Amino acid sequence: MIRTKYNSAPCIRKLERPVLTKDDIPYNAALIFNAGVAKIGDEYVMLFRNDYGDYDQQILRGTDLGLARSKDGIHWTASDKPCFAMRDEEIGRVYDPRLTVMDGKCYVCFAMDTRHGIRGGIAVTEDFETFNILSLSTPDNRNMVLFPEKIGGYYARLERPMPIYSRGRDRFDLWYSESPDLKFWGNSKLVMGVEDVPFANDKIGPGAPPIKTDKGWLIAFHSVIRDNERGKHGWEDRWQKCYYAGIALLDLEDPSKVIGMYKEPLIAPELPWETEEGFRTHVIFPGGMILEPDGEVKIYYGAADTVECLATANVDDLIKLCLD
Ligand code: BMA
Repeated sequence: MIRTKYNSAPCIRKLERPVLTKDDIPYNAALIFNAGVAKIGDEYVMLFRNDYGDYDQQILRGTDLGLARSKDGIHWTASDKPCFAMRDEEIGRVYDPRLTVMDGKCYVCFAMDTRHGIRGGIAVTEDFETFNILSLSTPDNRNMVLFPEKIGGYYARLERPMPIYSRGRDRFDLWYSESPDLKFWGNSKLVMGVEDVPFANDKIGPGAPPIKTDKGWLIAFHSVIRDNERGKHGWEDRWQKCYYAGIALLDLEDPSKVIGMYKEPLIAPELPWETEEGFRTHVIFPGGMILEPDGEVKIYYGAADTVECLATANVDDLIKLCLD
């Protein structure tokens, strides 16, 4: 029997309310969550997922990505219209963006639902108006995050392929791949399997793009426990999964090697908007981490697939969790 109830790590400080919700968006918005965040100069930028429709009627009509900006990473202002969406005969939507800044450009990893499977994409933007798609994976793959610099001469990413055929059920792991040009990806290696994470029995996946520390690459990941005893939680009739955020440290020169991992969740669902209200309760989905000059790490996460939240911790405390 897997343990299913956890609390957040003691070093985690959650903000007393979400940082962005549908009420902050000046256009049709129902669920605002799973955002990517970057600090560019003095400004914080957030690309958030918006599943629009009618929140009160519990109707969802589609997904677009919106942009918000902030001076302090806490108070956000959304721009007046969505900035990125794709939908045609083949493509259903793009979602779950993650941001990485390199050489003054912002790279956006995203998931794309298509008629022929889920693809992981990478786009680049300089103005958050035009997004140039650089690569799209074969299905099924998603939760890609880019490292903020080349490693051993190659661009590097973490990703989460979804091998249903050989395993017959969800059992998805965290992988590492390299590229000479952000377009062609290969030399893939397994980083962590579901079996390596004590608080997962279903799947794991990369969360926020890694941050560099002198002890290694700090990564946030999500981990899923499926509990068949769970009844109805949120809008869905049978939502049986619980998502946690985890934290691990990868080798600086070879990030496919795990140096350490905290054996319990870093962030667990606890607050009312994480456990009681919204679409799919008990979902913590980290998508952005910012290391501040004073050692504070801002960790942004979607909660209950409904709102966007922020927790903070000191970087040394996070490293210590991974190494102890
Ligand atoms: C995953 C993705 C995420 C979502 C999570 C929980 O499979 O679809 O976008 O947050 O499920 O519903």
